[in-house]
Amino acid sequence: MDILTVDTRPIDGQKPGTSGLRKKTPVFMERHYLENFIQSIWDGIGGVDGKTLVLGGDGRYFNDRAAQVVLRMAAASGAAKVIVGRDALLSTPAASNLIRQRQADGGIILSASHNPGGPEEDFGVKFNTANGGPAPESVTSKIFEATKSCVRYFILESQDIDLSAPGETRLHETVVEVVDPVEEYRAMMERIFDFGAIRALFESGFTMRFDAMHAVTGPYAKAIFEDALGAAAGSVVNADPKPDFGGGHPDPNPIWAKALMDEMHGPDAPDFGAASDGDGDRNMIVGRNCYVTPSDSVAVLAANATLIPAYKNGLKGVARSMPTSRALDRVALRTDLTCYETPTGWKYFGNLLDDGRVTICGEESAGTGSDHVREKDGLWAVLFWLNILAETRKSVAETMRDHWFEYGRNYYSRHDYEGVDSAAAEGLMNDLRAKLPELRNSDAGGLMIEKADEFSYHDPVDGSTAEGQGIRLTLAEQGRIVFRLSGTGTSGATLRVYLERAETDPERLDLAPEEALAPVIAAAEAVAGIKDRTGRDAPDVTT
Ligand code: VG1
Ligand code: CO
Repeated sequence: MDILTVDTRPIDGQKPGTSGLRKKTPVFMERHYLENFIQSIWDGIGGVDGKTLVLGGDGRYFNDRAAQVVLRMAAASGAAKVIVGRDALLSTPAASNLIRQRQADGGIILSASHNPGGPEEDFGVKFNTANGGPAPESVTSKIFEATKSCVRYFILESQDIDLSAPGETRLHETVVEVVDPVEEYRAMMERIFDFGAIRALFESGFTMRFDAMHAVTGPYAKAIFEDALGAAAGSVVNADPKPDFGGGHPDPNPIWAKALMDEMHGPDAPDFGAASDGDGDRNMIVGRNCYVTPSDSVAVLAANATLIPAYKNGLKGVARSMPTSRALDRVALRTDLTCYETPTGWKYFGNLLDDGRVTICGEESAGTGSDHVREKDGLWAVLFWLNILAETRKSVAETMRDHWFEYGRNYYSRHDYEGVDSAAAEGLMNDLRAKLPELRNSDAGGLMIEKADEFSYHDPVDGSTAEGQGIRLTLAEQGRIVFRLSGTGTSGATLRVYLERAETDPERLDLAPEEALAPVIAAAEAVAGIKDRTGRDAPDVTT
């Protein structure tokens, strides 16, 4: 087998965003595009000679082809071993676990997460480091620098490798080990949770629906919920991963998981509903007639953590991304834990987890996880809920009511304006930034703005700083508005407006969020002129 040195030219715009490099699939399929980026990863991390890597993806269109390219390029650059999920499938948290369990030097995850997949949709590549987590800024910036001078790449000339069954083969001098994608992940979940208690819950007649959204979690969910825990056959739906996710967005929220929402609010609703995203790191939790906001979900998990075997001795601390509601802070305050506030994106939790400062982390975008891996973990969150319910035997709605009664409620919503003209979105952000001093102590649609600033994060572990992480306005009555531009989109700009208002009056804990948030929504419009600038009457997605 020959190692080819292929001449290429640097390709513009290969800058990793919130979570890896995401582009339209046809862009990734352009000549040299994927190869340039993979070579830049190798160059950015100082080569892969003698290293062990993990490889897998969410099964979207081009996953299989891209995996073969990565294998040939790892072999050409002298990797000692690549551990790859069968059929090149691995959920993101399962990949994180494998990197840690096998003490690999890093891993490549082929995924654009919750973005749709298919020949005309999105593809992505993410590099994770030896701790199992997404590469921090210091690493992604080296990778990006390498893309700017990429004039050659190395690739082995060979036939495709058969990835359809577990076992070891050799590709040039590299060992390729194909593993069952589910096995080690399921074993880890059994170590964390009380499977016996959850099994007893199902035996008592408890019913569940898990919507895998035709994405990677299907096989994991079937193996865990139906086979290991005894949920009725058919509890897991849309369980076969498909290259185009059945034509939908594999994004677990009330909009894209509407079928599940309808079922959970219908006459024959099961006791518990959940869904996950393309690569299995997000989760949606919904009870009978009760959707749980992700920001509330992480607060409930933290408040009930000692019911779970792995966390029975309590938590070290907790962390949330800045735009996530402060429901988690309320729990931390009561239980005397530090609650860290980080920029959006899981990579910012890595140092806090590695340093033993926090046990549970969460993001408002349906991401929750703990120190068991270094990624957010959708099925972990679902199992956490099931384990809580198995212990308390309350319904989801009762759990939420009791939680709000005890801690107060942070009404919360996120409004997304998608595919907005990039210049208009930048303009809105720039003008807000310029207006920050005059916004302080001013009135916005009847609410006082007490603080107005742009979030920058100082990592307490390595001392690094991340600037420009969202504009935030703190309002009277514990209200808050955050404006940010998405870093995961592939066309135009997505403006995210995060809206929050706290309520501790026991008489006012069950309002509709739109109602409770109406003055905050009006304030956001008054301050930013969203309708005018985006030309939209309403957000495209409200979660
Ligand atoms: C979004 C979410 C963020 C999440 C990121 C990756 O980023 O807001 O909380 O960590 O997606 O999640 P952005 O920059 O578009 O707001 V995933 O499941 O897409 O890897
Ligand atoms: Co994801």
